[in-house]
Amino acid sequence: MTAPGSLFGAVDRSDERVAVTVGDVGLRRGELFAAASAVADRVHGAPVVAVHAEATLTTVIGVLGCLLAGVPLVPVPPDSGPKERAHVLRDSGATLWLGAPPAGVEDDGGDVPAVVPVDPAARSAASWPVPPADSTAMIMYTSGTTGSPKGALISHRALAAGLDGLAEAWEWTPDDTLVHGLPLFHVHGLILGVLGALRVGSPLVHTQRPRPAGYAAAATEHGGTMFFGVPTVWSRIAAEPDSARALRKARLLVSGSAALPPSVFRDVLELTGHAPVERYGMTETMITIAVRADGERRPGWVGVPIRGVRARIVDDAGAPVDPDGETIGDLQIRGDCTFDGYLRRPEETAKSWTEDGWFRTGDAAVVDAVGYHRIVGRRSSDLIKTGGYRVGAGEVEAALLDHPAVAEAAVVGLPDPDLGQRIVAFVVVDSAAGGAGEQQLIEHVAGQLSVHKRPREVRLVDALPRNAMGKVQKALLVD
Ligand code: MCA
Ligand code: AMP
Repeated sequence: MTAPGSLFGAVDRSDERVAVTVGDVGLRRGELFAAASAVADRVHGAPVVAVHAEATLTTVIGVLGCLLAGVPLVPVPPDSGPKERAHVLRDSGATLWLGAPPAGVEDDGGDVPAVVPVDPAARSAASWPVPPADSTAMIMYTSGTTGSPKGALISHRALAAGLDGLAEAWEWTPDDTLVHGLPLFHVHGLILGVLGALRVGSPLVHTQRPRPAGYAAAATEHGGTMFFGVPTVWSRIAAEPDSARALRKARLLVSGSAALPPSVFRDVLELTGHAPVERYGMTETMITIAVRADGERRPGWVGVPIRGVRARIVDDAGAPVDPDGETIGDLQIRGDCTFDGYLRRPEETAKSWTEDGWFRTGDAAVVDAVGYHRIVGRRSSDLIKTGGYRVGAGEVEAALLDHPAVAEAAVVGLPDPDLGQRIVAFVVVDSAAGGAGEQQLIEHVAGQLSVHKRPREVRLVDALPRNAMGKVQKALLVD
């Protein structure tokens, strides 16, 4: 029988429960690890493996196979456009592609590594040495304010530390059943939502999409005890009272990836009887601050650092701000769960840490006398959070500028009741170059980048507001 890597402990073959269900398909723990070992047999020795990260059981098996084999994996969003996918594959140096070939790849000039199919029915009894704790487990691509997404290097040690801290904070045990339907190419859905369940040993029910009816059905049919969602998901659940009421028997409803509006917090509490637990994190750090299962639940507050994490909030001179719950400063983090830097970006990596070794989150926050944190917002308006997805304005602007008729483009996040922020692009078109309509420009972006990176709205303007230095004044656009 497979000897799983240290992330997952021993496999109890007498455990008859289905360990992971995605949609209608499930596998017991022993079967899952044997299928993953069959993947490990195929990928062992590869420098980096790309995983087609659709919300299926094969993705879970593929990811697990790479982790067992000690091969760094890069999850690729299934809807990523050709430009984005080509960047991720080139930058990561992936030599294999696990899972179905990406849609439309034939049209991309074949810029995809050798495809290795994942067979959920395959079984292998091979065992693998536990990967070194400091070795890279995953390369997670994430947007910066400018340029193409950067690959955050996440070690086996970071995964273990981050997941153990959360399990302790949330009293997460094998008696829980975790339910969510979040994408499997981010920290939230993949690391917390899949690897967390596997490390703790609690069954996972993945609903493929995070729709209210799916969460309600998983509560009733699978006895879900813990539910994960981004604020948009909780707001949509609160808007469907029957689905929300189905969660009354849950133990913990968890919200994260963006700020949960207090009105949604209150609606969820009223309908489900549970005040949501909020937690804060980043791709680069995993989840670092969380409301504990036995902690106070205050709308708008994300709780205290998890075990093994230290947080500080500093002013412009680098001095800690008063813990008065009001003074805003820069949130900095240190702990074993932080990443090891951005792949091939030594300068950006160096800039991310202070001289004394704290990671600069780029978030503004306050802390109160009992150590509770509130996230006030991002320091840069060029990082947009839409539906819980982080989108760099610069990447969308570059995609727009790639259109022959676009002379200038500025992308901002405007407040949105459903998505938190929605992507809006202000564009100056050059009619001499043929011009372009709003919808045409949205589709132009959609042809290159993932669905959630498309502007929801394009506004054609005569000129962009600029300051004396020529820099676009985005604050004026937001106003
Ligand atoms: C989407 N659609 C669009 C556009 N965007 N159509 C035209 N123009 C656009 N700009 C399409 C979608 O493909 C979909 O079509 C339909 O419109 C509805 O879209 P939407 O309202 O966005 O709903 P959705 O697709 O169901 O997405 C909402 C969502 C999603 C489910 C909340 O945003 C989501 O899954 N968010 C989770 C993000 C996440 O996991 N972040 C974690 C990052 P169709 O129905 O045909 O497909 S990790 C992190 O942040 C840290 C570590 C942390 O703290 O967790
Ligand atoms: P990502 O890299 O996609 O993981 O996005 C990380 C960013 O999401 C953080 O820097 C925050 O700006 C935001 N974020 C995550 N969780 C929360 C939360 N609970 N409240 C407010 N913002 C959050």
